[in-house]
Amino acid sequence: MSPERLTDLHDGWLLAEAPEGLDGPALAALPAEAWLAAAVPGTAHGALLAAGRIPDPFYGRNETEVRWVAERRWVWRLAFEAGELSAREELVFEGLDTYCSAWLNGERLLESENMFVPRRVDVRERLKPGRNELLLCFEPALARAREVEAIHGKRQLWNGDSARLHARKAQYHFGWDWGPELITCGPWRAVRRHGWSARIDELHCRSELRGRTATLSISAGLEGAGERCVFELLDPEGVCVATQTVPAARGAGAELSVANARLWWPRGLGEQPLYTLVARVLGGGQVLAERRLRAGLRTLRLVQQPVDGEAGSSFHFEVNGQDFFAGGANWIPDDNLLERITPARYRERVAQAAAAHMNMLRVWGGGIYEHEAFYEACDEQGLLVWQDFMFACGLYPANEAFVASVRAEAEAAVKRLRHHACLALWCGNNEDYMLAESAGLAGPGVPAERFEARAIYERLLPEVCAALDPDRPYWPGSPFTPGDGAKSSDATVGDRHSWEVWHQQMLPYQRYGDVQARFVSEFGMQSHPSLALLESALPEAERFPESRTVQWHNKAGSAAGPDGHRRLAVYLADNLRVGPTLAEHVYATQFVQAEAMRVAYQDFRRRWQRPGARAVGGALVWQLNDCWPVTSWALIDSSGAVKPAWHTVRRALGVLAVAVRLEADGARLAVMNGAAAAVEVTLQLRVFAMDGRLLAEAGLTQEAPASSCVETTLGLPRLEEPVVAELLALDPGDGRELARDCAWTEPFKFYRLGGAHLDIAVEGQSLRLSCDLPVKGLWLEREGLVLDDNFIDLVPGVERRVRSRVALPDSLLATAVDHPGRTFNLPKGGG
Ligand code: BMA
Repeated sequence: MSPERLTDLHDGWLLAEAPEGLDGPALAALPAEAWLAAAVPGTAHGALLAAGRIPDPFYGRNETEVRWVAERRWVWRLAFEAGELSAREELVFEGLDTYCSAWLNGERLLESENMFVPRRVDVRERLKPGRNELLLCFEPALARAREVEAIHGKRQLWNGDSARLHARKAQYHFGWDWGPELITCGPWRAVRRHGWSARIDELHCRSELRGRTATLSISAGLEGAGERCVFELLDPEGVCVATQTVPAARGAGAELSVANARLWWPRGLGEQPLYTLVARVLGGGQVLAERRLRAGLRTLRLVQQPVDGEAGSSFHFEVNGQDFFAGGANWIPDDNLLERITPARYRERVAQAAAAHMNMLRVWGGGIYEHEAFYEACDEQGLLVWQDFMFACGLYPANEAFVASVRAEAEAAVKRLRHHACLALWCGNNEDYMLAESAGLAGPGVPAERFEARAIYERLLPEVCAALDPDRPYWPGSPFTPGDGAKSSDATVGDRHSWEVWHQQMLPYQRYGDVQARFVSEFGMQSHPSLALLESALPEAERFPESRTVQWHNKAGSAAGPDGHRRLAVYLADNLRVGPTLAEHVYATQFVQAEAMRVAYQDFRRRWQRPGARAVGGALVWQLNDCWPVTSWALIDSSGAVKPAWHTVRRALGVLAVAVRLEADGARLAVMNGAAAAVEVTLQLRVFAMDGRLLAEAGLTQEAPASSCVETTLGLPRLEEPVVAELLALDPGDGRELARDCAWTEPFKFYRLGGAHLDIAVEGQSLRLSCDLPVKGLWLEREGLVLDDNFIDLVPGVERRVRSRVALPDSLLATAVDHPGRTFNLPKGGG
């Protein structure tokens, strides 16, 4: 008996193009010059790029230059010494993208057809102590998918080639309305050798909370030798708080309990203590195998209950008995070449979502079941995860082979992810019910069986979830409305994708308040990425807003062709006067997105209201991040730079936040309190004219109960001119500012805001900002600059300070409405 050894086989791989008709050993015989070094995990595109064999697909319109890569076969080869063999020897392929055959020492090990299904192969009889050769040969995914499509027929979809519906491969790889077509192939997840005499196959724990006592029911699938299995539960400091030893049988189990359990909370409501469950198989006086998983102790419910005075039912979440507004975003893969997304990058991106006061991320169905590092970061930072199964915008087949492959995929995903405290909900698909309705295959009066994929969303996936993860809610799709013949756009039940702004009738963003839903799981507004990133992807001659390459980096559109630039033009024309330069265009689109997100989150969140009247349970913006340099709905561009909209979202989702709207007879104010305790604030409203005169001032004390949104109105004198109204929520005790919002006469294009004297001074690690006339949307930029606040509205005579998270630069660029970018040199020591 010997302890298990799990070894990454990641060094020394070579890659070559695999000529048609050659397979297995014949490929190993390709001449030396055919091979180049390749990273594993990796893709053919990644290896060719690293070797300088292809141009950067993200630059210019190179996407088309590298299309040939996806049309070829590629073979990975690794020679390795096995050395001493264990009682059992297995090769583990955590992810093969997608159509792959694997060979060891000339023998075929497996055929893979699903990028999401890990494979484990017994190689004890085939592994040699000396030199071994492993080959992985990948077929072009689109060609293979088209062969299957030719058999099963073309099906309707939005985004990408229709054959994608037959491929169990990340759907965005086929191109999306924010992403390039880059149909990768390769061992995209780890390749490992596992030698063992005992193995812990699955470790699972279900926790039950009664008051503060948690009971953990643990099951472990054991294989091989071993006498005893020891289960230990370590508290967040690593102290063992419970343990049990059982005989090492096939299905070992234990029950551990913790008194005074420390509960895991979504951010904004509490801490995220994580316990660690350790399982060890002992035999012959040594540890033969060990597995660990981290667990947060909490209860979670999806609540659908009546909404006072309204039809339908709510759609909101409750953790540890506390309900809360789910404010967050949709997550897409952070790069087209998945091997480039490091654990550090996952942590950084999740931290950016957390810093924007988000408490939920939806892993969208056209991407991937994400990397462990993503879920660990969400566990640690208190971000709940709405997890789609990987289906998006298509009428997927439900033939036997497809369904069997999906079952293996779903079981693998549920088993891998179910222990994460962050995981809130499993969701069947993205927008497939919407598409089915638009194709007349679902909806009022349409027999259910017309929509084949229901077999997956309403039978297979809920079965898998009920069997392997029964304590977590499952939702058939996003959006989805329960009930025969129900429409997924129903605003009174379930979740909804509210695209009346941007898509559909292109409502002005100022009308988000009219867009109702019980849970807004998608909405959004486009903007350009940062100027630095955009220019880095454009040849010099193409650096103007209307250029072919700028348009190439906006993938929004439909079968009728690209239309992102046209929709952007409408929203710019509605709101602003825009200068001719790319810099002015970047600012203008980012301005509109920032304002749209302010209005959207405020108008959705204020409908959280109070217990019994949870009219809107959450808002998840489309989209948090980008996978390449693109004009899209993202709040963070692919360089990791946050856009102005990230700051307006952060302000609107603050635990305490306020909103002000100017109306004909006064101002409508909202106080939004996300804490589990009531707060009392002093509201101060001041109204300024554009020449700086203070036109009106009013105040009141407002109580905001726990986890609620309260609204009130304040009368104002009739305002005959453009104004800005600043609303502050102050601490009644020390007058400290707790939250702020500003409302302006709109649209901005009707009046001029230029000419303000803007002063930017340095005070220690902060910038002190002031002006003599109102300033709208002050955006301070400099590469690497990270400010606590930005995209700020200034009112005359009131200084604002923003803290920098990094050393202040010696100069920065300041842009605001009617104030084209101007460089400010920053004097040291208060100016
Ligand atoms: C929804 C999403 C995505 C898409 C986005 C923007 O459809 O589910 O598929 O990228 O809108 O159009």
